[in-house]
Amino acid sequence: MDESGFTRFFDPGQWLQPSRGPRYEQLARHIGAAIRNAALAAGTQLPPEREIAALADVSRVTVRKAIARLVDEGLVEQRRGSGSYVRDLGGEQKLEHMLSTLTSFTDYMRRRGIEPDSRVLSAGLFAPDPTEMVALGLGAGDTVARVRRLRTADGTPMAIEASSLPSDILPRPEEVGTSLYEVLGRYGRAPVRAMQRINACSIDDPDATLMGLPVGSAVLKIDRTGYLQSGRPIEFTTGLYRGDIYDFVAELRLEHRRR
Ligand code: 16G
Repeated sequence: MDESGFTRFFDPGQWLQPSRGPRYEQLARHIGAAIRNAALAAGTQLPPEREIAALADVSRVTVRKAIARLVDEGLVEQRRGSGSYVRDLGGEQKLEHMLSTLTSFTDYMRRRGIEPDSRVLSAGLFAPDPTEMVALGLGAGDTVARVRRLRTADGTPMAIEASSLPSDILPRPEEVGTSLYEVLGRYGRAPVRAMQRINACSIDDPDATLMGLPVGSAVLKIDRTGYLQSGRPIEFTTGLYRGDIYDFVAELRLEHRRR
């Protein structure tokens, strides 16, 4: 991108919207999206901080925070003394999903400048099956809310998620559209901790067709149980995630054992 390209690219009209969160986040999303769709090619040097601040009409602190976010996300690298460069993401641009942080699909995609959406495949209140009873600590007389959704990112199917929650936590499953956690958050009932079990499996129809994948494609099956602060399990979600898009990353630390 040349100088006039950057002038247009950083113009606030291109990226700033009043209700879409802090400026540094919006700026990071704008730059991040351009890196992912290769509008900003690998190896491109970003203009110096003060120049971006002037073009984008924000403070240098805002630019610094946006760049720090992009560095965290692995999209930009800072070379000592010479500035910030777009990193080479390799041929296939997998989304790195940190396993140690509890995020919703919606947050995770929005943070990367990708627009999440959901198509609700089914939703309703049911008697719990044995798996739900065990996972959510329910009895046969209780009721569960079930929501099954096709999750898309910028219109591309990424996952099929089937979520079950006790009906006192989600009395109206039809309220869930794009984000389950947003609905739970509204009532102060979003999980604060979760356990996940990940398996590799292959996908059959009708799910394969819904995901736009050939029958038999490899997908990741992830079961998540989400808990409230009190320790009560309130979400059991089984999801099938496109193996070619998601790249789950776990940070491991050496455990210091006491002798
Ligand atoms: C993530 C969770 C899923 C949760 C959903 C909520 C994994 C493997 N799964 O996809 O358990 O229900 O986020 O997202 O991360 P939402 O608020 O966008 O509906």
